[in-house]
Amino acid sequence: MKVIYTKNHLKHNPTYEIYDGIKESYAEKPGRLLSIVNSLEQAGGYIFVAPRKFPNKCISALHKDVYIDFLKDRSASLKKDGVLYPSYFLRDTYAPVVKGTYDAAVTSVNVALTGAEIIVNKREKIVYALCRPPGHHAECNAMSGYCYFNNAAIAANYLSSRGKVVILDVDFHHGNGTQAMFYERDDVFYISIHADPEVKFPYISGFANEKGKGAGLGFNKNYPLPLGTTNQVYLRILKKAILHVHIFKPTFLVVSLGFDTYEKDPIGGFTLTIPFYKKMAEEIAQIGLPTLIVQEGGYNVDDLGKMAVSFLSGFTGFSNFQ
Ligand code: SP5
Ligand code: ZN
Repeated sequence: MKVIYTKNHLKHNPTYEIYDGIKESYAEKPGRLLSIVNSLEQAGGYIFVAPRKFPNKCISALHKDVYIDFLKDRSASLKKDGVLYPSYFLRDTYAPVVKGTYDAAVTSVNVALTGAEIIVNKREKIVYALCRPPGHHAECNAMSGYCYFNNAAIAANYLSSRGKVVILDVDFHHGNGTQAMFYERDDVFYISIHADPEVKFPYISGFANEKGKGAGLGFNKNYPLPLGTTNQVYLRILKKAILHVHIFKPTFLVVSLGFDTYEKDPIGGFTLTIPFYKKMAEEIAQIGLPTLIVQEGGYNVDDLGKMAVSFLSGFTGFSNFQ
């Protein structure tokens, strides 16, 4: 299996986030991807591919130019250890801008697009885009929740010129950015399973009654779940979500993959176990579509590698995914 990866994400390394006025260690650490890469190398059978550069128009198709320019200019103007916290385009205290942020965020988009391109060219049926920073909270003009550009949404939009796309978001948090970007579209169906936004970030969206608007009505589906959700309950909901994927008859599947559903995640609140990620992937593999996996959250740095190996092993049993 091909894994799109580059070390360029190391440039984005804020030291703290702010919660209720208190500075805390930044959860979205570079070590997250290092843990995953390390475990994939040890497991063997993964081919690491560097991203190529895509034109800016791929990003500006979904993000406003003023927003892109703001992130670019502010990243560039910061001093070596400088950091920028909420202002007009920074919605919350979880997406600070440091000097390397713009560059790392653009590269993260290119990681997702490189994966999408390989799938379009039919060279592979499944590709793992090891993105960092993550993307699903980023909106057209707002950075939020460790996210700057919406990698999965940009890749899905790229794929959508070749066929209908489902984005299945299994991160612990609702992908408010991805939902907003496709809310009025009928060619990209956003389906998300996540913690109830009444009690967990992003609070502003992810409710079951958000079903899309205009042409997009019926093409947005949210499954908010209570804290403490188990493997068994999760699997039942995942199967329901997958039924909707089939009904839509898409050409491509994009999975926004978060490992913050893990029982020992420091900011999550579900109780999924490491072996369960294989089961989850087997269900997704059975859909049988060309699939781009885009890394989103997951913050237990020590165990992330194990989760990734478990998840990806769920695809290897299916001959059409070799
Ligand atoms: C991509 C992704 O998973 N983003 C998640 C953003 C979640 N931000 C909220 C985290 C708040 C954690 N701090 C609470 C600690 C209380 N002591
Ligand atoms: Zn998350």
